[in-house]
Amino acid sequence: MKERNTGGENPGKKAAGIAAADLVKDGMVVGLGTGSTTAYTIAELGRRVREGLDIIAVVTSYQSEMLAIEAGITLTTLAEHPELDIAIDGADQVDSSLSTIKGGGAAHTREKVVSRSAKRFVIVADESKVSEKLEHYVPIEVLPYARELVAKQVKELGGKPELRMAARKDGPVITDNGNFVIDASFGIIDDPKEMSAKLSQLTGIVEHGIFTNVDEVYIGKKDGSVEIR
Ligand code: ABF
Repeated sequence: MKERNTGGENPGKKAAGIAAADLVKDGMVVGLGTGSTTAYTIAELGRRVREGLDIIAVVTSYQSEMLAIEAGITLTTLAEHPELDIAIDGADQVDSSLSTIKGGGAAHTREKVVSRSAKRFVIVADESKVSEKLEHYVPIEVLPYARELVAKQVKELGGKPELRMAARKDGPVITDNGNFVIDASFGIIDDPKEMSAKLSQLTGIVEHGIFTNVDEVYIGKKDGSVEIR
């Protein structure tokens, strides 16, 4: 599996992504996230579907939708299946309390909806994503109409807001929902639940990337082993 922008396989991501596929049993309705680690889970589930695994899936982005279709996984929607048995997704950073920052793929709004629709929410990540405390910038999906107001409120919270630009630098990133993303740096986040509550109060945001509802994290190591927390 070639990774986005890296040109090579990441043994930790591959190990974590494949190991988490063991949690998916016959008859389950699965939420599948975005990113290169979850891509390993999707590919592995596709292999198992070809061997007879009977599942259907809800996806969180056009990227995961394409991967799931290519893998031969039957898709459904949250309208059809509002309660998922399990959701599996990647992360930008995970702390020692399993609080997680997501949104590197600009898909965290739908990812949070899927994670909250699942009985069990599992993160798959390589060990580089693990940190004692969260300090990664927090992606915030914002209404384009409110981008300056959100930036002002982020500064009032002591953060440094940065509008996420598209790789081609010809304009801001546009999410699958048609919105912008502001990446807000706050330094070390000692209390993710408190920060999550503060960010949720901001006027003009759609959703922020702090997730405090993670049940388990599959951490893939360079040697191909997996630690489950
Ligand atoms: C999406 O992909 C984002 O929520 C998360 O930040 C990112 C992880 O990407 P990767 O698995 O490629 O590191 O899940």
